Amino acid sequence: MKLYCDPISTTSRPVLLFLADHDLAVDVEHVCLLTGEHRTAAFAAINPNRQVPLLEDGDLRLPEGSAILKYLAEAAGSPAYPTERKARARVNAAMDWFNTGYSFSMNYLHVYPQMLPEHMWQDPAVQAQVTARGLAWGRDRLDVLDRHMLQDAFVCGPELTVADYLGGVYVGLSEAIAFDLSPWPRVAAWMARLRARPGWDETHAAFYGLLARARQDQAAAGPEPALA
Ligand SMILES: N[C@@H](CCC(=O)N[C@@H](CS)C(=O)NCC(=O)O)C(=O)O
Repeated sequence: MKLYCDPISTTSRPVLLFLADHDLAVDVEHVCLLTGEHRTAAFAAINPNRQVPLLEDGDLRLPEGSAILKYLAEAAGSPAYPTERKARARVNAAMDWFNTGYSFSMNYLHVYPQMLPEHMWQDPAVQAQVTARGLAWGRDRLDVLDRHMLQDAFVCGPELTVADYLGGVYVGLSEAIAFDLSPWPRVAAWMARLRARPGWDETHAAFYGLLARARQDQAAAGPEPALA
């Protein structure tokens, strides 16, 4: 199998984190988002979405980080994707929720518009409105995560599942704007648990390096922050 990805990408890191914990024969090919390698004709022929991650397994070309995690967990026979019908349904629901509930609100409407030029809104009033809405919706989602989903050590119970690989990296993106998770103590404790895992630092090294460089640039440029 071959995984096309970039560790600076928040949709790639859950897959890399999963691979760090599992002994699977997967070649990891770096598609550099910063140099625009994902927009080349060569990569578009592999993934017409021109996005990472993408997994190749023989004649299968699989986009979507969530689907890739499930596929790899099946391939590894990993307990992180339980086979019991209801347990699996809970994991699937949590992953959909992280994608279309949490990440849509907090990451796409609040974090990315403060972080990535292509997600920023030209009109400052629109930028302010969108990011405020993302924050309000994101806080609601964090309330649900804290008060309802995290009843145990992990989002679907006492054991780590692929929903934690996905959700932990998605919630961890808020580090880019130095977002304070302390009002959600169960979320903060869950994140600390995930950050303490052996693969976390290695998987996040490129992302943290990017944040550090952006903060240096911001400090050198003066008071108009690109990153908090
Ligand atoms: N729905 C896809 C989204 C993938 C995605 O947005 N990838 C980003 C990196 S985080 C990307 O490749 N962006 C490059 C671009 O869209 O130009 C998934 O969950 O895997």
